Amino acid sequence: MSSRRDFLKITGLASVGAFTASSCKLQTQDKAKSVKTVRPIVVSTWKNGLHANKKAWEILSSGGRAIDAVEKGVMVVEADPDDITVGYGGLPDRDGFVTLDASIMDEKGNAGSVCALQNIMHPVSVARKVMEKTPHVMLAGEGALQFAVEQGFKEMNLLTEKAKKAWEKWKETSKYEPVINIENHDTIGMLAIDSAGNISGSCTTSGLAFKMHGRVGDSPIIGAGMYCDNEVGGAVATGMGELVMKTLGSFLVVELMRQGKSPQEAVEEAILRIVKKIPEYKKYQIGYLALDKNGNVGAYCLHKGFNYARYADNKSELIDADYYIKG
Ligand code: SD4
Repeated sequence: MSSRRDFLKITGLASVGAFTASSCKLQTQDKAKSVKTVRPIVVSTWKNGLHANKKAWEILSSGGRAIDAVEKGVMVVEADPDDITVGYGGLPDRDGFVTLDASIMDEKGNAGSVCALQNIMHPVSVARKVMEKTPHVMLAGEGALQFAVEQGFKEMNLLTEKAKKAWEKWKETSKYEPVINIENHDTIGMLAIDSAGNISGSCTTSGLAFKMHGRVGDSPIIGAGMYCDNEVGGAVATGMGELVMKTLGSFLVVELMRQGKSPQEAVEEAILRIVKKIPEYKKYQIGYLALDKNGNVGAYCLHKGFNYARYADNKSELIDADYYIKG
């Protein structure tokens, strides 16, 4: 019989498909080549991205800003108690504390983030306040909470009964296995381009289930879990954050696109970087999602099973990403 860990690795990896080209509008054309753009557009990681994108699309389709779309969009998932990897209802750390990481970036390159934040349902909104109201980029733990309360955020208990039960069950063995598995999916990273052509990004998570108290992942690290640059595009990451942090994945993807790679080529190269540099890569899942300034999307992951939600041209869809480890 296979171990629980193997079972989770296998069952956590669902259906597969290939990157699908979107219906595109020909916006500009010169004699040498056509440049197709899709605008507005929003993409986000995993199936729960469908709900988040719906909210983001309301904003984008009525002429709103990408920065508002990426904040309000992921807030839907942060408030969802059934999503056990983000915000309210997120699984706690090994000591029973729900600690949240989030980041946000706007089209001007402004960035804000919070890490190890407790008792606040919407860390992405606190991250936005850090970006807009402070001279800093990142606030951590107690300081982040103090700032959030000063800004009018309400404190609440984020540990739901369901998450508490899962933690109590985990404590029976207390096996610390930092493996991204079926229970640990659904961190949401979102990228949006508005009608004005501006890009913004966000990322929010409760991080790895039963992580060490104080552990911070890639999601709030600008350039690791999320990065965007209005000249080029953006990228977000999901999966075992330590691998993303070691390779500064989202920044890498954006820089590869800056050098002329397509979003798909860029995310594949970023996954290959992990394969080359991190010998134990097979034990973990990593998914990258990228959006260039023309609205082209790239998605790629280590193991079969990563998908992303795309909303453009009034159409919402869930698309399976291609993956590295085959056979
Ligand atoms: C982390 N990258 O904290 C996050 C976890 C994640 O889907 O993406 N889960 O390492």
